[in-house]
Amino acid sequence: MASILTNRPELKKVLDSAAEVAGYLWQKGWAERNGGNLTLNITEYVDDEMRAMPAICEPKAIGVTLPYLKGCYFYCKGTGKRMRDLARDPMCGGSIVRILDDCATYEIIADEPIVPTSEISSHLALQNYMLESGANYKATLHTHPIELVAMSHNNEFLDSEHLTQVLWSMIPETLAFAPLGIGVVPYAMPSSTELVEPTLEKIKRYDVVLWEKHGVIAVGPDVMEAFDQIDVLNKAANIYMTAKNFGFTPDGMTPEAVQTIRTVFNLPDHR
Ligand code: 2HA
Ligand code: ZN
Repeated sequence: MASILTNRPELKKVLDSAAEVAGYLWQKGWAERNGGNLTLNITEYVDDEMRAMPAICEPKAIGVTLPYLKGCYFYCKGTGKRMRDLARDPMCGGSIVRILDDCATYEIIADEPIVPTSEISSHLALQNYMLESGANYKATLHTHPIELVAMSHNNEFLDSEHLTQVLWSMIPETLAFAPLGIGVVPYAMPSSTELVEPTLEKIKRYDVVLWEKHGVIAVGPDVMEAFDQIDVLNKAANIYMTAKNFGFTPDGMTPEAVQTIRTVFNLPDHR
């Protein structure tokens, strides 16, 4: 069957990078079964032919109204689809959607009527925020990184500032590449619109948002950078866990050493 990607090399390149990240998520053990989802704003690649494509499903409600998304197009991983299948072929694991003029509904235009991710309201609310804030960010990525989720089972680490400081102090690169740290959102039912507002509040201040006892969601200029942010923070969590497994609580870098990284890398002060 012809795919929307046929003869659209730039769009294909972007979706190939989503497939590459999907493969990494599976290899890392962060994407069991249908776990995780991703959304890419692909509006810049949309041509007249795509704009004229008819819907292949009934309009569906987003669950929130998102004014900046009017007329935008997104690639969304499909609900129930596996990252490891998406890694082989992004159009088998997801679909292209168009946001309708009411900014509260969308329709699928290609390739198959694969219903987008159950977390679509959080993903699209973040996409709306990225457009509103003028950030040239196109990707949102949700996954289940093992060590970060494990840390969210301890009350001590539900404090965003404390968790951020602990992770920064595990390995110097964490601060360099996640200078805003990680914000924690208290547990809410996966896929519920209850997650939307607290997630938006946290992404304004932090690089990555941790959904208590569930997973993380990150944003980035592209899907690879969103992945990198999660990977860097989870590496720090893994070092914390490894030290604990050796039988000791890691000392962590001193606050002075952390501050020196901030100065040398010319990072803004943390709030
Ligand atoms: O896509 O991870 O949070 C499945 C999920 C929902
Ligand atoms: Zn999830």
